[in-house]
Order: sequence, then C-alpha cells, then structure tokens
Amino acid sequence: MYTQALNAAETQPETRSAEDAAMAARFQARIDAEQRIEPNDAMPEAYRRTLIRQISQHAHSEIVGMLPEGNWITRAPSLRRKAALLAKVQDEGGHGLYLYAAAETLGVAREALVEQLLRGEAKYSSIFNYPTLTWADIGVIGWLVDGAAIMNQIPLCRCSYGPYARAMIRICKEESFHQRQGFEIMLTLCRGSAAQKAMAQDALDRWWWPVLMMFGPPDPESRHGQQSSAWKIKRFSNDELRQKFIDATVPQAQFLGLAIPDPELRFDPAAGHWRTGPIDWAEFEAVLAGHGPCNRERLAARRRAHEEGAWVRDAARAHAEKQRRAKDLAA
Ligand code: BYC
Repeated sequence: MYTQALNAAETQPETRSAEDAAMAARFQARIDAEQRIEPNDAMPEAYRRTLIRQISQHAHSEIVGMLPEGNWITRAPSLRRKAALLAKVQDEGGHGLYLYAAAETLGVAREALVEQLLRGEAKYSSIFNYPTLTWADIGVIGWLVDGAAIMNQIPLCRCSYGPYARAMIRICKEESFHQRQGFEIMLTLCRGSAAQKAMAQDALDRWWWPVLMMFGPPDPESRHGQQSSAWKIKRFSNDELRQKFIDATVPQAQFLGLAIPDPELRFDPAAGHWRTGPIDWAEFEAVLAGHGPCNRERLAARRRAHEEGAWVRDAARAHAEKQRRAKDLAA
C-alpha cells in the first residue's frame, strides 16, 4: 500500500478544524481545475471514504458478477461461444483485481475489503442477484448488463482520482468486447427458430427492469450523488446515465425485433428521449436488503471459493517466507 494516509502527522484538535477547512478549499480548487488526485496527495477523509466505498463495491460486483455467467461455461452451445464466455469471465476476475488494487492506494487492505464482502456487510451491484435461467440470459447480460456498465463506466475514466480513472480505461476496452459478444448472441437467437426468439424475448422480459435499477436510485434519493459530482468522481447523475442507456438501447431492441416489456414506453419528440413507465424501487430496496432471488446463493458461493482457496494463500505465504529466509542466508 502507498498512500499519504500512512504519512499523516499527529495534529492538535483545536487547529484541526481550521486546517481541515483550508485543506478542503484547496482540494476543491484542484478538483475544479480538473487536476487529478494521486495517492500521496492530501485529500479530505470523506473523499477517501467515498472512493473506498465506490471502488470496493465496484470490485465486489466484478467478482460476484462472474457467478451468473460462470453458471453457463459448461453449457455454452458451441466451442466458439465457450471460448468467448471463458475469456469474458476471466476478464471480470481481472477487473476485480485492478479495482481492489486501486482501492488499496487509498490505504485499505484488499483482505479487509474481501472480509467485508464475505461477512455480508459490503454492497455489490443489485443485478447479480438475479438468476441465469437460459442461454439467452448470457446474451442479455452481455448486451444490457455490460451495456449499462459501459454507460456508467466511460465517464469514470475521467474520474478525479487517478488510479481509479486509469483502471477504468482498460476495463472499458474489455467491456466493449463483452457488450458486442452479448449483442451477437441476441442477434443469432433472434434470427434463429421461433423457440430461440421466444427465449431471447423471455430473457429481455426478466432483465429489463433490473438493468434499469443498476444505475442506482433516482437522483432525489441518491445520497452520495451531489457530493460525488462536486468531487468529479461522478460526471453524470444516476438518472442522466439511465436515460442515456434507455435512448441507446430501445433502437437496438427494435433492430433485434424484440419488445421492451413496458406498455408505457413512448418516444417524447419534444425532449428527444424515450420515456419508460415507473421503476419498481421497492424491488430494488428488497434486493439491496438481501432479499433478491440469489443473494444467499451468491454469498455462499463466494464464501465457499474463499475457503477452498485457503491452500493457495497458505502456499503463497510459505513461498514468500522461504524466499525471505534464502535472502537472509545469502546476506
Ligand atoms: N446495486 O447515493 P447513491 C458490472 C447503493 S459491475 C447495489 O446513488 P453512488 C459488471 C449505493 O452504493 C457493475 N447498490 O450511490 C460486472 C448507496 O449505498 P451505500 C457495478 C446500489 O455511489 C461483471 C445507495 O445505493 N458498477 O457492470 O453515488 C459482469 C445510494 O446510491 C446500486 C459500479 O460499481 C446498485 N445497482 O452511485 C458484467 C460502477 N446503486 O454505499 C458487468 C461504479 C446504488 O451508501 N459505481 N446502490 O450503502 C458507481 O458508479 C456508483 O457507485 C453507482 C451508485 C452509480 C452504482
């Protein structure tokens, strides 16, 4: 870990608040001037905590996000599909690692973040608490879940915190391949037999609303939104990104010949936007509270993987110890 959090000197309480205010003003001026914040730079504690929260939730989402798709690796319908899905799931493991590494630059250990996930204390994206029932779900995840992820993550490449922004550049390149492989699965199913097209429609029916929820609560309910925008961590609000996604996706569904499962969906010519019916935020809250269809299964799978991986951690520790002793002997 390398961070100025570890270099912090002891400060008298009476001088701290004046220093904090001056530091916050200097910090905001740097943000307003579009300067990147790097790990050893001074930063308000709340900025650090916000980033640790968001980046670790994002990392957990990548790792838990491997599970719904991993479920289909052994059942992919062809060698080509299997190779692509394997590569995609591996990419997601890699994204988790870049993101845990970015979080570590803020002075928190990856082990501590993983513990929070395993204890059920950390959030990860609501979307990964839904099941993948058919092969078409793999198409929809690539097309819509990765499509939503790209919409949210491209602006994060310009986030004010350097290590997060740089991690996002590589992640976004890979996400765009993921989105295309998903759309291509959907295209193949929609141009296939009536049963294949029905499977594609069923998957869209089940995933559409949960995907819209991925962008987070509506702006008035977004408790971190305003501050994160002021700090240029977020460049667009939850509702702005959701609207961009809807506008981009409706024509794609039309191209596929699929119906968006929303009787109230209509184009608003004055605004130039597609308008949806109301989102069921009670469902979103229930999923966040641990009552989605797969919350327990997902955490159980992560806990099992962690226990089964204990020997790898033990072996790595033993190897490091052996190396250290060999170095001591040579010295
Ligand atoms: N699910 O104040 P708000 C992927 C929470 S990975 C669960 O608006 P913020 C992929 C939020 O954390 C997808 N929780 O928050 C991977 C907060 O709770 P806390 C993940 C959610 O941070 C593999 C509360 O609700 N992407 O795409 O300003 C395969 C209030 O929200 C959700 C990222 O993590 C949700 N959907 O904005 C395929 C991107 N939404 O922390 C695909 C980075 C909100 O106060 N993250 N909450 O307890 C972000 O951009 C922002 O954190 C969010 C939320 C837009 C998600």
